[in-house]
Formats: sequence, C-alpha cells, structure tokens
Amino acid sequence: MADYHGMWKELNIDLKTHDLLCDALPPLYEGIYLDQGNRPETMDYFNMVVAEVHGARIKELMDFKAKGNKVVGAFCIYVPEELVLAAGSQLVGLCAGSEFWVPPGEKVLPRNTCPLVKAGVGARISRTCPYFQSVDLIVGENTCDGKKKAWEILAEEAPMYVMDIPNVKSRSGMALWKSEVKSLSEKLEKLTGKTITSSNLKEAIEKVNAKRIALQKLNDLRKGDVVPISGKDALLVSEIAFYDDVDRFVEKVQVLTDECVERVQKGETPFNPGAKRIMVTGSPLVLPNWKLHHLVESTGNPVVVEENCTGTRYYEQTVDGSPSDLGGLMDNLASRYIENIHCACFTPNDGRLDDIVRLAKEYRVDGIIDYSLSFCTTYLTEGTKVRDRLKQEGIPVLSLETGYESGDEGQLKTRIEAFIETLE
Ligand code: BJ8
Repeated sequence: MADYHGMWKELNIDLKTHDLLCDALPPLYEGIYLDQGNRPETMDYFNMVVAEVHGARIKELMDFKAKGNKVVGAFCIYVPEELVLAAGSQLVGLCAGSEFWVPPGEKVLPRNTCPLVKAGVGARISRTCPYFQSVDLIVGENTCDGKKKAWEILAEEAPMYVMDIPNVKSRSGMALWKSEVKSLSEKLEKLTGKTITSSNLKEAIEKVNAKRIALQKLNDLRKGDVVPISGKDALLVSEIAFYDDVDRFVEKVQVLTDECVERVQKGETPFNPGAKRIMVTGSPLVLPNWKLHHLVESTGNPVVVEENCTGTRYYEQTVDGSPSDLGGLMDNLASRYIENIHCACFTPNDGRLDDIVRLAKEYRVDGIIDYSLSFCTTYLTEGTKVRDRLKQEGIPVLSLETGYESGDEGQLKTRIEAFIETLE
C-alpha cells in the first residue's frame, strides 16, 4: 500500500493506533489466504482490494466526495443499496469484523454485547477506520436489542439515521416497512439534494441486480462435485461486495467466474476427493472475520455455502425492475427486502429453516455448522429450531458460538474435526 498518512490525517484518524491495525492485517491475510494451495489466479484482484482496503478505495471515495457527492454507511442488508445509488451517493458496509475494535467498544457497551456491535461502535470512537471517518451518514436499524441501543451511543459520535425494521412479516409489518423505505428515500434526497426518480431508481436496481447475479453465478459453481474455489475465497468476494465500486466488482467477479468454469472443466480444486461438504448458517461473517472458514478448511474440507447475510441472504434475490413508475419500483424494492431476507430478528422465522434445508439439498452438503456470534441472542435462541428441523430432515448439525478472538481456536478446531469425522 502507498503512503496514505496525509489522507488519513485529513480524516482525523488516530494515526498511531491505526498504524498498529495496518501492521496486523498483512500477516493475518497471508496466513489465512495467501498460504492456500491451488487458488484461482484471478483472486489477485481481491487480494489487492484487501491490501488497499484503507488506501486506494478510501481515496476513490474521497475523490467522489470532493465532487460534492455523499457516502453512506450501513451495517445491515435490510438497508436498500438501490436507494442510496439512485440518490447519487455510494453505500459502504461498515464491516466491524475485527477484534481490534472490540476493546474500544467495550468502553461504552456492556462486555456481553455481540462483537459486531462492539467493533462497530469501537471503530468509530477509536477513530481508526477511514470508512467510519469518511461517511456523511450512517444508516442503522433496530433489528436487535444490541444494535438499537448502541446506535443511541453512536449517534453522539456520528451522523446517524435509524430505520425502524418490523419484526413480524405481517400486513402491518409490511406497511411499516414500506413507509420506512419511503422515509429513507426522503432522507437521502435531503442529504444529496437529488430527487429519486423512476429513471435513476431503475438504473440503480439494474446495477445492484447485476452484482447479485454475478455472485449467484460464482456461487452456483460451488454446487458441483469439483469445487473450484475455497469457501474462504468465496466468502471474501461476498464481503468485498459491500464496499467495492459496483461496476468494477461485477466485472472482476465475472472474470473470476469464467476462470472457475474452466477449473471445473479441468477438475482443478483446492480439495481432495471425498472431502466433506459443509454449510455455514447463522450470524454474518464480516471482513475480516475469516476465523470459522479458516478453521473448517484447515481440516481439508470445503465450506460450500453460507446461509447468512454475507452469503445467500445477500445475493439470492433480485428486485423486479420492470415497472415504469416510481411507485411500482418502490413497491418491488420493499418486497424484495422484507419477503426474502430471513433474519433471526423476525418472529416467526420459518423461512430461514426452509432456506437452510433447501440450500443443504442444492449444495449437497454433508453437515451444517450453525454459527452464532457471542451473545447474539436472536441466532443463539433460533438455534433450537434449527437443530430440531435438521434432526427431522436427518442433516447433521454442529452449533458453535464464538467471537473474533483467537483464544478459543484450538478448542473450536477440535470440535469441528470431531463433527466432520462423524459425517458419512
Ligand atoms: S439482516 S443478521 S445484517 S440484523 S450478530 S448485531 S443480530 S446480536 S447482524 Fe444482522 Fe441485518 Fe439480521 Fe443480517 Fe445483533 Fe446478532 Fe450481533 Fe447481528
């Protein structure tokens, strides 16, 4: 990475502490990613994105802002990217996947809060994330208790707007959601001074649909006997979808997919024949939380699908952009998000159980790891229903709860190995 200290200083970054973070990422990435054998060559682009995560991409966003445009940050896949793009701004995922930000978060939040929330707040108050420092607006949501209370604290530090997400998929829940989508569009119009019209919304829908379709095509290749890409690499690509330039990302994913198609034809895979196919379901795995995938794949067995918000929940469904009027497009946008994303914050949430079973068949998995971030009450509690349903279906499952820390990796690996040994 080039020297970006001047840019970071302008962003009011705590340079000394941020240097420590920048020093920690390369060895972590090397050990988890670069040391893998038999990777697709076109993963090089994604390696570069990680190397430049606090550099080149931030510079692009700063250049974009210098032209009078706005950058919006979000934590949740219920925040519609299409609206942000239609209003002429860009959306970045505020990843919050690093243990580095947990201690500063614990200064203002209870220790028994999930690490994603602690890291999100910690990144901002420690002034060590250039994304948090460069956003003009953070769109939060009241999906879970940890988030909704943390945003009150974050609002004292950063410009926040909180969406009121229903927790029941009823008629009144849908009415609330539609009015929230409308309110967000008004907020974005006010922020950017740009009106959302049928034409710019249609264009934005096409753009985001292209991103989701590119991810679908890449991930479809993980269904076959020859798995051309590791779960770690596939996860990384999905994580990068949250903050890369949309058009460039689509182009690079298409190139990677073309290479993976060739790899399948040639029988090239990082895994040995007979390896067990694992699904991961549960809490999101945001950059740079590669811990679970690394533990699983270091046993020689692939993760072939992720039923989570950095996996199928993010890319499986597109928005029907066929209506020519703004009302029709807004209705379709609202429906795509509420009807198809099955977050454990909803009750009941049987759609997620159906999705897990469907995906287990489509990806022909041998076993499932139901993963919950520490203290994530919604996913931990839903774990009982997941286990009951998988028992009925005869699909083996292992439930794991962990955070971003590395201290429990030995114990987790032992449990994962023991689970995989039981799979037929
Ligand atoms: S749609 S999963 S991205 S809310 S892990 S903060 S739930 S205590 S992240 Fe999520 Fe949107 Fe749902 Fe997806 Fe709370 Fe659990 Fe922490 Fe979570």
